[in-house]
Amino acid sequence: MDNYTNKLSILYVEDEDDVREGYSRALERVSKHLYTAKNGVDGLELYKKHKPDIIITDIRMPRMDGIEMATEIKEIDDSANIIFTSAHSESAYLLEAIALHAEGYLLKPVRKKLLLETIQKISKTIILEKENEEQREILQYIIDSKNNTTIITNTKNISFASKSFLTFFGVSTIKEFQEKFPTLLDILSNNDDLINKENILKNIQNGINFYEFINQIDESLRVVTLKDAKGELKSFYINISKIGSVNYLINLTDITRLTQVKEAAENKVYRDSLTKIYNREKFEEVFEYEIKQSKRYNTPLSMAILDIDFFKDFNDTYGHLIGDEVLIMLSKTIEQHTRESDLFARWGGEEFVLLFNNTNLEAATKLAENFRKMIESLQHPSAGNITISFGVTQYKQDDTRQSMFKRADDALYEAKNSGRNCVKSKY
Ligand code: GH3
Ligand code: MG
Ligand code: MG
Repeated sequence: MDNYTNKLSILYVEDEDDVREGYSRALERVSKHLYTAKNGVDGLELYKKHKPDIIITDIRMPRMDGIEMATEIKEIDDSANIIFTSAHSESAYLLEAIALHAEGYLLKPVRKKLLLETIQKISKTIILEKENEEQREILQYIIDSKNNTTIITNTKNISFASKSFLTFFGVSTIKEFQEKFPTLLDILSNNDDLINKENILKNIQNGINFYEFINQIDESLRVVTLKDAKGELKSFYINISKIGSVNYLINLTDITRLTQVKEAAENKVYRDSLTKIYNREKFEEVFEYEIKQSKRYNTPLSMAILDIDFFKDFNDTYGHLIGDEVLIMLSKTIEQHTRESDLFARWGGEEFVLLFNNTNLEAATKLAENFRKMIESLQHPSAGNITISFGVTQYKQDDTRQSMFKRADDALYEAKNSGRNCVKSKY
């Protein structure tokens, strides 16, 4: 016999002494350890104590028969490997053995050669399964020992998932995960990411698979936002590699903290410290970009400068701190009412700028007028209201940032000269 057999332990249950003794010697030679018993009760006892890999049992025995014993063993371990030996070819026994998913049914007198061959076959299966299981365990260990969140998938099903991956989504098994998210794409929650459901599906339609899609994206943009079990959004860097012909290893690195730090750094550069709205630097950058877009696509672009009226007097009357509070109130109000596509920024002091994307002078003037009214009716608890004046203009061919800004500033000057608290536009 080859080395598949003597790695496993065997339990042999047989009530006839000479039969048991006769086969025991042969079985001892092919097993790691042989346990023998004379009846089902003793056999079950030995099974519970030693958990042998293979059970060979007679059917007709005193105290507890082989079928009864096997039924109890199967209740303990559904995958237990059982071979029946019986002098009875009655179909009732056979059917019971089949129902128990027995590994074999050998008629007595059993030829030794056949018994050993059967054991060898079962042993081979058991050992290969054990090795497989060990490999899975090793792989799971490697996956879990990394701090990263990892899965192996053929893009339809997941074959491996690290504990951290399952925990993140509040599930404990892959099965549970797949019930919650029928397709892997369902975990993607942010359409602002380049890697979003819609983009991936579009690419798949064009014959570009998930793997190719991710890898063609610039590394700095391989970011996905995922919602954890508590509903919190986390950012992950996604890395994907191919294993074999159908499987992919997807690795997710939590960069939430990094993203927050980056955002904080950006805020420092692009946000005004008093009002927290965008500052002049941000405005200049966006202004430059929007002028280019307007030139290229021939879409209207307008801007407005707004300046608080007599703010020096206001500060002198109520003090600088109240002045600051009013600047914050004004900023919050206008920011809240600024369209997503527009930009509102503090230019400096008590002067602010607005950029109206895809908007002509007439529409921009109306928007400015709305803001003027809004601020006029805004009441500071102790100092009452302030008013603002607006200068508005629209982008003209060959305008530079400077020439456009100058025209808006001229319009503002006009507004100040026509009694303030009004909007003037210039083209
Ligand atoms: P006008 O209607 O012509 O604009 O008059 P004005 O007084 O608003 O204009 P001026 O340019 O003479 O004065 C601007 C004032 O804005 C001076 C300053 O006290 C005030 N100011 C600028 N920045 C701040 C700030 O950050 N906080 C406070 N509280 N006041 C500021
Ligand atoms: Mg001013
Ligand atoms: Mg002013």
